[in-house]
Amino acid sequence: MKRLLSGITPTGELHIGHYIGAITHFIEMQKSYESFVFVADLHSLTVNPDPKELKENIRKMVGVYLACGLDPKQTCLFNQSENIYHPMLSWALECNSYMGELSRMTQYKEKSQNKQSESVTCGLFTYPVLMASDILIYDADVVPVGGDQKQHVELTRNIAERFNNKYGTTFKIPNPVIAESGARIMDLQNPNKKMSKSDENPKGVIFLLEDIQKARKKIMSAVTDSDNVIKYDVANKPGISNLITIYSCLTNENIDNVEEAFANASYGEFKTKVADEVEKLLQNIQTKYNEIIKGDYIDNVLDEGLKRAEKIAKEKAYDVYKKLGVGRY
Ligand code: ATP
Ligand code: LTN
Repeated sequence: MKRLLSGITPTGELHIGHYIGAITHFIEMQKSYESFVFVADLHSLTVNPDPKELKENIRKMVGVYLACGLDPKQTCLFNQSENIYHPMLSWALECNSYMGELSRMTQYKEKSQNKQSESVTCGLFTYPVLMASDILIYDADVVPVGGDQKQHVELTRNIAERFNNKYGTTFKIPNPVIAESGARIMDLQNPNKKMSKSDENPKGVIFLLEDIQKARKKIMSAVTDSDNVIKYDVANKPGISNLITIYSCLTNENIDNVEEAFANASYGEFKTKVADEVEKLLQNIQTKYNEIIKGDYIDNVLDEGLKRAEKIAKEKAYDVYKKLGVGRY
């Protein structure tokens, strides 16, 4: 069975962009891949989050993954920071990666833009190398990610190939898997910008655990255009195209069918239908989440996941250190 690996950083609440762009793919693919999905809590440290909030977010995130349908029997679920072999491999790979290639990473450029270099952490810069370690340590075949993370997986491939050439075959070369639709759900208030948990304006973001009536209002007040035609045209009609994408992903209808079904509808009518779908989704997730979060179910899942993940990761990290000639591995 081929191996799948992916992670999400717990620097805020999960939103429907995560659900559509990432979680649904993990759930679909867990049936046919040996899956490893983790909370990338070490990655979230790159922006120095509040420790108390981070702790809560990690637990919430695992609860939401499970509530969305991730099955611990099929998917090995764990916290990245508890598996010490990830940073162990990351140091070795940092010493085989170059400032030049890391400074070309779009996410780094965007996140460090307009900031004094004194306030940009080294972790933000080396973030993609830790991500490469997460992937390579499990010999992952596929890495499902949103479109914005593709470049990091490509860098991972380069790092792996370079290492294999220099020290002998060690790593499998992974493939990114980018969903065709829904890879970029946009902000409801500014549809030219990705929906993001770090957004200053929460009106543009639908959080999976938020009050359902509030979520409905956000859909109803989503920014659109004034020509009242429900047509998918990202360049000229980004707001309505984003709502079409959300509707299409939540109902599994293709975009042409959605356009046809709503050819004579007003924006208000269409938004109500989108809000109904969002309501159904949130209701379902929240009911399950409220059950899961009680007791020690989450801890048991994470303990089991960590045990499995550690065994595989340790072997690879030791192999790499041995090849590099450090210690007595
Ligand atoms: P953010 O910008 O919200 O901080 P991120 O993309 O930096 O998020 P994560 O939250 O770790 O980082 O994203 C986890 C996964 O969810 C990634 O594969 C990412 O591409 C995907 N994802 C995040 N936001 C969206 C979105 N708006 N639309 C589709 N996929 C998304
Ligand atoms: N950077 C990723 C989260 C992440 C990840 C990974 C995804 C960390 N390590 C390994 C896939 C594989 C993001 O989505 N922001």
